[in-house]
Parts: sequence; structure tokens; C-alpha cells
Amino acid sequence: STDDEQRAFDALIDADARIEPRDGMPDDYRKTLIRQMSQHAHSEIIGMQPEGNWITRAPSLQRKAILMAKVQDEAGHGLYLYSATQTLGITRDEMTEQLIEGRAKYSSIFNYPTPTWADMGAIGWLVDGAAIVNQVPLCRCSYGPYARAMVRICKEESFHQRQGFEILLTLMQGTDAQKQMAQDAVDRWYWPSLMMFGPPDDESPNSARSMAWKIKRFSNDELRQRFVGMLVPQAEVLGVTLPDPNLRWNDDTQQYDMSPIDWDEFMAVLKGHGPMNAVRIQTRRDAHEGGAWVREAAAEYARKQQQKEQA
Ligand code: FAQ
Repeated sequence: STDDEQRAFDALIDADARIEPRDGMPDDYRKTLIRQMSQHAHSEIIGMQPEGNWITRAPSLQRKAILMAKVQDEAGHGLYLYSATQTLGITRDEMTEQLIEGRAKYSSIFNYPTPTWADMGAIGWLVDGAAIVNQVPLCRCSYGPYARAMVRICKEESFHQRQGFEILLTLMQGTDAQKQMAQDAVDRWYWPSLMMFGPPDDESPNSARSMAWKIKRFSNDELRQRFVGMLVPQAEVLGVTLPDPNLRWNDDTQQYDMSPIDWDEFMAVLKGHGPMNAVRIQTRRDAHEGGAWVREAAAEYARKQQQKEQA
């Protein structure tokens, strides 16, 4: 009965065990995982665009090889996560439809432009840095396929973060113009990277339930604080300034004091009004339509193979 199913589910959660696709689970648990995991998958796929923008213009062959590898990793993460989400009973086609029709959310961060090479450094350092802080706890998330996918993804993200840091470090050892370019990129990406952790705890409708289900292990604000604490010493090594004059450690609260985050900007980006929202979705839709012949050819090939086997 469903009562037995609920009891078995609760026991697994209480024991800190993993829920697997074969296990019974409450409908809302399934729904919230489909929501979060599909958004995460879409973020990886849309997240290829800001950096893909620089592959043809990377300043050296080595830089180009590294950037291509990173963007390919993001495609891999997206496919991994779509597969993990499919175990919950939604199809890849449904998720793709939701994305290209503009009905699905993906991380706000990917709706900002990448006008300079230094943006590749800032994305690696700040965006992948934030991704790691958010995703390491997800390796212990209660849903098995998601938790396991996160282990490998986090290893790759830490390589991504270091390559971004190294791009900025190289620029910061260069000419005044290069230093200026690095600082400008940090100035543009800093606040949006803090928004990646989601709304403040008291305005985060999903947090309480996701914490009770052990999908989330830390709150949005806790992880945001942890991220800032990680950035401060790294910014010193780089010689860049984090663009918040009020950022300082507070001994009493044991937290960083910081200026308020512009949540109006965050909400506008979520509603589709960020600088690059329309371009990102259009590019994804064009790629999907451009790939239609590949899907048709693959389906036709599979059909012929099956016919041969039956003959
Ligand atoms: N952007 O109640 P909460 C990457 C939505 S890293 C857009 O707090 P929750 C790697 C949220 O969905 C980026 N929407 O929600 C990479 C909810 O809306 P809904 C991807 C956001 O789920 C690097 C509403 O606001 N990482 O891709 C954002 O408990 C470089 C209320 O929020 C993940 O997705 C946002 N920033 O906590 C790739 C990590 N924040 O669904 C390429 C997994 C919140 O009710 C290049 N996800 N919203 O309509 C999570 O950990 C969680 O979903 C949070 C949000 C923490 C993002």
C-alpha cells in the first residue's frame, strides 16, 4: 500500500540511505527532483554558449584545446544529468521541449554576455567555483543517481575552476590593459555568481522540504557565505578586488558582512529579461532544429537494423 511505501521511504531517508529508481517515493519528492535535476541539466547545456563564444578566438592553441575540453565536459554533464532525470519517469524529449519553448528554468548566470577573453577566466573562477560549493554537498543527496552523477561532475568542475583561476592569474601578471580586463570581468561576474545560490533563505520556497528530504544539505545563504569565504584569500593571490566595499569578516556573527544583493536584477533575469536570455534560447532552438536530420537518420538506421534482425 502507499502507507507502507511512505514508511519505507521515510526509513531510508532517516537512515541517510539512498533512494533508488526502483524504490517507492512520494510524488512531490519525484517532482522536486525532476525540477531541480532538469534545471541543472539545462544549465550545463545552455552554459556551453557563453564560453563556446570564445573557442575560435582563444589566444593560443593550448588555450583553445583547454577551452574546448571544458565546454565538452559541460555537454557531458548535461547528458549525464538528463539520463539521471529520466530515471524519474520524464523523457529526454519532454525536457528538451520545455527548454526550447522557454518553459524551463536554467541558472540565471548564463544570461550574461562574454565580451572579453578575461570572461573565460572569471567564469572558471567564479561560476565553476560557485558550482563546486553548491554541488559538493549534492554528492550526498538522497537520490542515488543524482548523488553519483555529482561525484564525477565535481571532479571535473574543480579542474574547470583552476583553469579559470590560471587565466586570471596570467592576465594579472601582464600589462596594465590585461590587468584592467581581468578586473573588469571580475566586476561583472561577482554579483551574478552570488545569485547562483538562489534567493535568500527566508524567500526560498523549496528549501525546507528539500532539506527535510536530504536533497539539499545546506541552505542557499550558508553556501553563499561559504563561497565568499573561499573567494577572499584567492582574490588576494590574484591581486583582484571583489567589487563590494562593505565586504568584511564579522567576528561577532562569524560571517562576512556584505552589501545587499540586487534581487530585482535576479528576478528580472528569471523572468527572461536578462541581457542574453532571448539569444540563449534561440541558439538552443536553432541547434535542435539543425540537428533534426541527425535524429531522423539515427531513427531510420535503427529501424533498418531491427528489420534486418527480424528477417
Ligand atoms: N537561476 O526555493 P529555491 C553549472 C529558482 S552550475 C535560476 O531556493 P531550490 C556548471 C528555483 O529553481 C549551475 N533559477 O529553489 C557550469 C526556484 O524556482 P522553481 C546549475 C533559480 O531549488 C559552470 C526558485 O528560484 N546548478 O551549470 C536560481 O531549493 C560553467 C526559488 O528558489 C544547479 O542547478 C538561479 N540561480 O534552490 C556549467 C545546481 N536560484 O523551480 C557551464 C542544482 C533559484 O520553484 C559553465 N540546483 N532559482 O520554479 C540547486 O542546488 C538548487 O536548485 C538551487 C535553488 C540552489 C539553485
